Amino acid sequence: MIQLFTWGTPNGKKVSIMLEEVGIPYEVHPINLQKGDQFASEYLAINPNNKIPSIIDTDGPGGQPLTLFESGAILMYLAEKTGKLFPQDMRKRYEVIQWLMFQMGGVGPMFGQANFFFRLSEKVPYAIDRYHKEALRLYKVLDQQLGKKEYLAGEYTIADIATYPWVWRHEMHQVKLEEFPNVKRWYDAISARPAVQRGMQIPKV
Ligand SMILES: N[C@@H](CCC(=O)N[C@@H](CS)C(=O)NCC(=O)O)C(=O)O
Repeated sequence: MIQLFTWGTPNGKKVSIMLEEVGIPYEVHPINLQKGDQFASEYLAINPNNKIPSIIDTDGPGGQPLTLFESGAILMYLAEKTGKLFPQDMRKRYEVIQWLMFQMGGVGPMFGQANFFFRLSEKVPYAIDRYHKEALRLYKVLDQQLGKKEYLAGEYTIADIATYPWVWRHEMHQVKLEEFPNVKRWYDAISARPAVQRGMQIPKV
């Protein structure tokens, strides 16, 4: 059984989508970020970085519990545990890792900053312009790749699961998907997956 600590944000939804895709039983523990649950001492014992998501696998390696934070590490762990959505072939595996790192180091932080500055009541034009431009640049990279491959690393993998919930927030960072037709085609295909639809509804609060 996986214990999932999450909230309704892109990094949290990556993990609930993955759990739905691979079909492992899990229990959801909502961490209300607005109320500051992420700073509670019990939660800091699970995630010293005071962010969601985190998991505890009660049946981890060697039958011992495993606690894990950082959404990219969690996706890799769940993929390895189940043998799904992460190819064994080294060339293909590193293509997935490459796009997963691109998401973790680029798409997530930059779209996140764009979302933050667009929503901030005190407008900071320099910051809005900087992060909006960077988000648009990253959409262009995604669009070029998805013009060559059906999914980011060819087949549907954890790299797509990591990226999808950030693109789900495209209206918040003021990007029109119609301007990135390959990203739109990919986004619509992933949105149609029943496991993705279920994962996107977590946490139900
Ligand atoms: N690199 C981390 C980022 C996690 C993260 O930024 N989580 C946000 C929600 S999407 C959070 O918990 N924010 C709460 C806070 O900063 O207090 C991961 O991918 O797991």
